[in-house]
Amino acid sequence: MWEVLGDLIPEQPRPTARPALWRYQEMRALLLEAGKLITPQEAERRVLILENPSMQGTSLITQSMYSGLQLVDPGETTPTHRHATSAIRFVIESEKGYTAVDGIRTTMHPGDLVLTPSWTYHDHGNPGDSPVIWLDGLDVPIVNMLGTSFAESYPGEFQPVKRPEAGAEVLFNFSYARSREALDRLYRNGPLDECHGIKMQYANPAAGGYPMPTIGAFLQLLPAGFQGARYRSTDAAVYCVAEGSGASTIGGTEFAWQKNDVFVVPSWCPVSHKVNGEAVLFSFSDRPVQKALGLWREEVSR
Ligand code: GTQ
Repeated sequence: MWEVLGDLIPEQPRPTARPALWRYQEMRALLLEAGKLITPQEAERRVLILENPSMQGTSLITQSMYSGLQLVDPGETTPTHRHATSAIRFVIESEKGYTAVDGIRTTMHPGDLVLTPSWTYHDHGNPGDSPVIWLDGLDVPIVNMLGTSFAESYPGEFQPVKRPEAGAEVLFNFSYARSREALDRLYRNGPLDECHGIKMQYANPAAGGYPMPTIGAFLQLLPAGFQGARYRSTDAAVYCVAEGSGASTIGGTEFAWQKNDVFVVPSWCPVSHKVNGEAVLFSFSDRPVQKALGLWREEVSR
């Protein structure tokens, strides 16, 4: 044991993920090209995986999360399937795109957060005439680490579309309009956090707590001129720029970002955000898992 102890039980997190940023305009062009080469029926899901550059071959963005950009072109639908892994979707482009969860369709609008809980049948479609694109976040590595992955196709081509029960849609689509309004209200009434600006946590409307048992999600407003203090936490986070532009210093490297760009902050890696104009950041992480296990830590460094 003495030969391996330091690696077995490190004194601090040693993330294999490194800080990285994906420019939406570059990713979008690649995704649209994929749209000409493969159908959702051939691919099951047409997704450009955002693989962490220091984790090549893993298809992962952090040690605990998978993330990618999914395209549904006009007129397309995806096969219906279900899996043990839970998914969240942060909508980037959509006029009429939808996700159906257990037969109930919800229309996706930019900025919406849509949930696909573990083992629910789901499919996506785009009856509109412009591409639909969103960011997927799945707890794939957690499910695989535990040896608990199951997946299957829906028996039959399409799951029946049910009439939405009153409020059913509200259970798995957090509309951007409502979240954005809540951010504004908090900004008018509350104090500004020195690291996060105004940061909200999405709460599961049915059970309370985190939106998914394994995935926490957040939306934060950085007011014009905001220069945040340095912060780190043990939950590695994937960010997507919902509005505006700015820059984040992640582990000493500055990453300038624009609307819809995606960037990743590894576990225990210091991050600070700054903006000129107002900006809004969406993010997700495995925080519920870390909290449930009593492992989560955070630190503000002044
Ligand atoms: O939409 O169900 O990015 O099954 C990867 C696997 C999305 C999905 C992904 C999936 C999905």
